[in-house]
Amino acid sequence: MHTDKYQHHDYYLMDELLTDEHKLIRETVRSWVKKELSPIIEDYAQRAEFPKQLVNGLADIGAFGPYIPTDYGGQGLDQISYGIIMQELERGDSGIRSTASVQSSLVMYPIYTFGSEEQRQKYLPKLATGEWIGSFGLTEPSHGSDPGSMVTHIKDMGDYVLLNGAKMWISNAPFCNLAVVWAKDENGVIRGMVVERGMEGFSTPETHNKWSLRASATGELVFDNVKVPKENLFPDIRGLKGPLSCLNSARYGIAWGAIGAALDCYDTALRYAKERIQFNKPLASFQLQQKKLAEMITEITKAQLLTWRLGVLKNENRATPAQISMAKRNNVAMALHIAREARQILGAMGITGEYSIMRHSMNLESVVTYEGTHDIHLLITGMDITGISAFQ
Ligand code: TGC
Ligand code: FAD
Repeated sequence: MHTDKYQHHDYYLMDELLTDEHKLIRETVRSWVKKELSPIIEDYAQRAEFPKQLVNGLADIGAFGPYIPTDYGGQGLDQISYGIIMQELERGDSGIRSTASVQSSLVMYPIYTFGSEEQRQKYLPKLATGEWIGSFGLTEPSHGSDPGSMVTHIKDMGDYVLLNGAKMWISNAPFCNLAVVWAKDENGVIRGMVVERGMEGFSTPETHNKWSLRASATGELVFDNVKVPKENLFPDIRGLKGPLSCLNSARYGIAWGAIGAALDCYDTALRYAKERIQFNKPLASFQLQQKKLAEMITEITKAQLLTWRLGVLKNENRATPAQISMAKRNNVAMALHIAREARQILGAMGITGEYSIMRHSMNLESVVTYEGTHDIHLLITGMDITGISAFQ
């Protein structure tokens, strides 16, 4: 069983920018990760299985809907608290952070923001306690970066709509109790709705043989003439901006989460470099290894500053989607690079499950692709600064 030796790293005294509540939340989640997640996650990743027994603990530490108001079962916390929770979870494993960020930002957020009062009351409390797990269906087999071209559609049948189509690469799909699904109506307008497990014609086959995010369950959402009651449709939101606003929240959480994965790789590599002796000296005494470690903490610190500022802007409702794209893109690329460098410091040991680095590295290959790829986020920045879309 793996012992988590992680130690706190705060090179620029960023803790001084946090409130006591932020630090308490961090400590709570970090302790839980060390006690409940780190000891088992490698085994589950090797077996490509989601550790379902962690769901109750995730709910207890407030990982489901931290910024959703308490009236609906959330914690009513600020955006920096949400970021800190994502950071600490992803220090443990990106797949577990995925489950929490999908539940919070892609399921609870749209139900809270776009749902009717009845929908909020019906779903949010059960999602906050983890009694129900949700998934988010936007991507389709033929439409990933370009979700506006989706073909999944609904037909008005009076009391209900008839839903047909398929979503692919959906986190939590195989065991979700409900899915927030985006589909076009007869006029080609995108609508959002809640589809519940058990509705006839709705199935969620699992996607196997992933080398990445192995402790997270990924699957399809298949709709074959599913009768979705009209009361399950989000009443007012129309168009692509509905699902894309949910992505703003999830991408923001990922920007924090990636720092967690990077910190874990840095922490592991630093400890190993001090302990491992070659040529009668610790690896940490060689300039080439110091260069790697020094660059890692520099990049982590830059990412922390970027993300903390974004959190402040988000708390003030001033963070733009393009600012969020910049942070998601920068931080995930930073974490992926650090994971690859850290793995080299560990030599052959770096490829084993004895250490978390290879798992982080493989996980980050998904994180750099989902929620908008590395290149799509660059194009979003490009469009923001030039005013010209280079997507098509
Ligand atoms: P475009 O014409 O630019 O925009 C259409 C409408 O949407 C509005 N909009 C936004 N609104 C809110 N937030 C944003 N970030 C927005 N971006 C655009 C825009 O103002 C417009 O509104 P309106 O009122 O004029 O209609 O759209 P486009 O078709 O050209 O596409 C733009 C593009 C490429 C940036 C976008 O489609 C995109 O972001 N593509 C990437 C797709 C993506 O990120 N998919 C993620 C799927 S979910 C997922 O991966 C979950 S992983 C979860 C986990 O396990 O953690
Ligand atoms: P494509 O869109 O086919 O892109 C392929 C390549 O082409 C990329 O490098 C891309 O950057 C590039 N490209 C595309 N368009 C352009 C362009 N205009 N200019 C330049 N380059 C371009 N989706 C959900 O809806 N819900 C989920 O819960 C979810 N979970 C996921 C979990 C995992 C493990 C993974 C891997 C994916 C998940 N996704 C989910 C899907 C994810 O959001 C998509 O994979 C992602 O948006 C990219 O789409 P695609 O894979 O179809 O790639």
